Amino acid sequence: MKTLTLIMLASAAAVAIAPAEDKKDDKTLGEKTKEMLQKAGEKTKEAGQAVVDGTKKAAEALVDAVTPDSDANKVDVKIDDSGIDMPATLSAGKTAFVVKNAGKEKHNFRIKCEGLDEKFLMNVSSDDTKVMHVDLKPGTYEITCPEKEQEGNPMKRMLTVGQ
Ligand SMILES: [Cu+2]
Repeated sequence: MKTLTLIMLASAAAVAIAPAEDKKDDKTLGEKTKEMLQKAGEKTKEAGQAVVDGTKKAAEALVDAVTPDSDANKVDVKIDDSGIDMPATLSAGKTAFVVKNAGKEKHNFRIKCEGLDEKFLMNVSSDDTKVMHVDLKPGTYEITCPEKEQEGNPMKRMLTVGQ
């Protein structure tokens, strides 16, 4: 798609500049077009490589965890199709929310407070478990399943984190 667009642009540009330079330049229109296509091809290769590099990095950094870190406080969270079951209060510190989807539908787990907004990149499938690590600071957090946020009735509850 990108290559085709560049070829079309290059051809159009070659045609557009050809008449003006016809007299002082003995290159044929065909030669000009070929040169432009070569240049366009090089640019396309560079752009393609940049996308590949970026995608590789993103794939390594952005994968939902499935195992709690050993230095984290483990907290079980059970989400089913009607609500989120988890403690209402927790202590501050590194926390591993072990989120189990006990429902039939797909669900997600989103934790929000000032300066923090995290959720799983991919929904948790029925019967699946994923782990979210958060360094909890004292304060009030909003826990939701963002799956139903558009429908206007998100599964939602509050979490209070003490010292
Ligand atoms: Cu849900």
